[in-house]
Amino acid sequence: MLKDLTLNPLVVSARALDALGTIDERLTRCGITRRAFVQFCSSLMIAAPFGLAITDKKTPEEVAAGLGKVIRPPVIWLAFQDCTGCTETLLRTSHPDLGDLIMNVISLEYHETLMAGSGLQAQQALAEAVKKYSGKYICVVEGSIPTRDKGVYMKLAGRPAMDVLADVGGKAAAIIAIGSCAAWGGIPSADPDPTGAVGVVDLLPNQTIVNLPGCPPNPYTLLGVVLQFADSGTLPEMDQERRPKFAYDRDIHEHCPRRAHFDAGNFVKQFGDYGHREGWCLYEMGCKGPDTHAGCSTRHFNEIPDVWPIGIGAPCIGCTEKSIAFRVPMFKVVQIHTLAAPPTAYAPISAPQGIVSPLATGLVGLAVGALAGAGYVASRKFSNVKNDENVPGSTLPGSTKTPDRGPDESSDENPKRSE
Ligand code: FSX
Ligand code: SF4
Ligand code: F3S
Repeated sequence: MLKDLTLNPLVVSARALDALGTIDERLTRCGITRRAFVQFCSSLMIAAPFGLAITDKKTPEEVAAGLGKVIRPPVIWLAFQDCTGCTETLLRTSHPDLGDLIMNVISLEYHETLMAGSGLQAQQALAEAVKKYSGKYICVVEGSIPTRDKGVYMKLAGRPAMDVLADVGGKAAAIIAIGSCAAWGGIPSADPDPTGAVGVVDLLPNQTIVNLPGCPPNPYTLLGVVLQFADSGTLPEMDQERRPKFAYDRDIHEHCPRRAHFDAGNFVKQFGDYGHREGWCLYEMGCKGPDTHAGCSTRHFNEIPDVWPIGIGAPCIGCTEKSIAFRVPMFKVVQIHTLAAPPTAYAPISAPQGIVSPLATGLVGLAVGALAGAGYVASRKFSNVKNDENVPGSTLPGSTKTPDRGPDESSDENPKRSE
């Protein structure tokens, strides 16, 4: 059907002007300051400190100078079975200008949710963009694709979503599957998976595809991949799940701000208990951080510190991992595979028999003292509650309440935990 639509030459020429311009030209035309662009580039560098050619070993000014010369990449954005959270994460930045800036850095040719046109007009825009930039555009796919019953559960202009994907995705230079839904099915594929939801790679296994799972993923990851591709025609190094290593190379647990509590055996037992209020580790509440590869623990959302699941007191659900999110119960505790188990699970230490030299005893005493001090400092550091002597259960001076540490470790009282 797309082939049959009549092209509007006026729309085509206007788009051609836009798309042929460099990022610098566009920003100047739109009155976006250099300062804002350099700030954007420094955010990109923070999101991708290594592994991305455009930000590698450069200053924000150098990144801005290099990116400014890049022709704005044409992007066609398809939305299938999704919640639009991936689009929202791109636009709902805490600085209103940033949403505008992003839309000027890329040339967004088609995006059903954001474009003013609808119906035939929107279909024309899609057909024009596919024809004009055939083999050169980046196709971003948001949402999973229903395959059951010949894809009848989602149609666009009368065509099953999987046909639209084959057509538009098949002519793209590269496809970016944004979000867990587009990467591997995500929420729509959760049991009982009524629509037979799959990710892009299941339908177009031979295309150049980058997966950016996350529900939603960090927007700078998308921008980093798009801009590197526009700059050099290359993609960043990827892992076996086709995720760019610069954003998915480490697990949440490695750099989690609550890690000191994990190591010290301080676990939240119940939402709202003393440990939860004090920012203790969420492992026993089902946190999947030890098995989840993503950058959230160091690259927070909306440019606001602590805006990420664990930062606001919720366990990580493993949204970037296709074998975890929407597969493993949210509060089920994961096994620790690569690291030492938390101290509460250690076998009890039995004191060795024999004579210990006074020198050794002194050294051990010093070490234990230092560790206790460090543990205390760490636990205070992670408390974000000001004047928390007034918080019920606080043990700080001035508190009149006894600590509420939740159910004891052997108790089953935690109603949220499912094994
Ligand atoms: Fe899926 Fe994107 Fe989760 Fe939502 O649209 S990855 S449901 S946050 O946003 O597709
Ligand atoms: Fe952070 Fe979760 Fe690891 Fe605890 S288990 S340190 S909350 S990632
Ligand atoms: Fe997802 Fe876990 Fe990050 S739930 S957003 S990977 S903290």
